[in-house]
Amino acid sequence: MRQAHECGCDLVVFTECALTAFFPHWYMEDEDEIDSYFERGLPSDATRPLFEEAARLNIGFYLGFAELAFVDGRKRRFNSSVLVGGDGRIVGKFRKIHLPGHEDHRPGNPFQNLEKRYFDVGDLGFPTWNAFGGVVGMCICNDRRWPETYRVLGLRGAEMVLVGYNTPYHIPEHPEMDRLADFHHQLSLQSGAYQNGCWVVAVAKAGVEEGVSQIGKTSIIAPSGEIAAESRSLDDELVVCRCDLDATTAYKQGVLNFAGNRRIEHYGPITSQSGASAPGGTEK
Ligand code: ING
Repeated sequence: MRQAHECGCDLVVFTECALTAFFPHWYMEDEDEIDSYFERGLPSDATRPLFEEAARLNIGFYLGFAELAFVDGRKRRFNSSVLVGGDGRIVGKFRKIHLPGHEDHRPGNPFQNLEKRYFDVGDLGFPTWNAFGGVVGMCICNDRRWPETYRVLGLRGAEMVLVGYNTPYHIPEHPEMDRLADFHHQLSLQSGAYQNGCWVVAVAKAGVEEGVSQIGKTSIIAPSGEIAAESRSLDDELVVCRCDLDATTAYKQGVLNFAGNRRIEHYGPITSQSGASAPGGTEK
């Protein structure tokens, strides 16, 4: 945060579950042990210095964290992020919607991905906020692989989407995809950015964490879909980029003009059945 401030940055994007190791990589049964990874609200005593420093430096930030909340009197656990302004106050919160991996313990795997076991599906949707001179949205990790994430944020005017991620190089169930980990990651970001005319700022928790090798490729994607900046290592690294939000206009008002060119009423019924075809009929 201080290094970014020295570089003249207005906003720092930290990663998913930035405050702890990515604990869904391990199977736990003890409720208290699981809860020990969660914050019960931000700023907490442990994180207050971060908020105070942001206010002192007048720099905003995105922070991914495990959130323990009580919703309608029920204990809920979310994979969450907050957007904090340069005054150190929380602008908005997001709770991860697309939870990858599995709920069951797979002891044969070198590590787990138990987000479905430890987290509830986010219940806040994909909001956007007027902040940092534009319209900002957030998502978390696996959300970035789903076009709906960017489209819903795009329909809500997002000019910049912020996302942190913990992405292993290896998927135990699909080792054939390991060689494509960086490619699939950046492909998702670049298509989301271009198809919705927005900046995408994606930040890795990179390198080996507790024995799990995670991809880097922290990337800042322009509305053109081009990679405007990216990390060059798997170590702690600050990637700096001047993001002109007005660069979104040519896409939002031109090629990707939702109002002028998008015709959802002509798409026909959207069903998940294979073989569904043109509106009103099925091909023989
Ligand atoms: N992790 C991974 C993600 O980037 C994953 C899970 C890895 C999915 C590789 C597909 C391929 O989506 C998190 N935390 O979502």
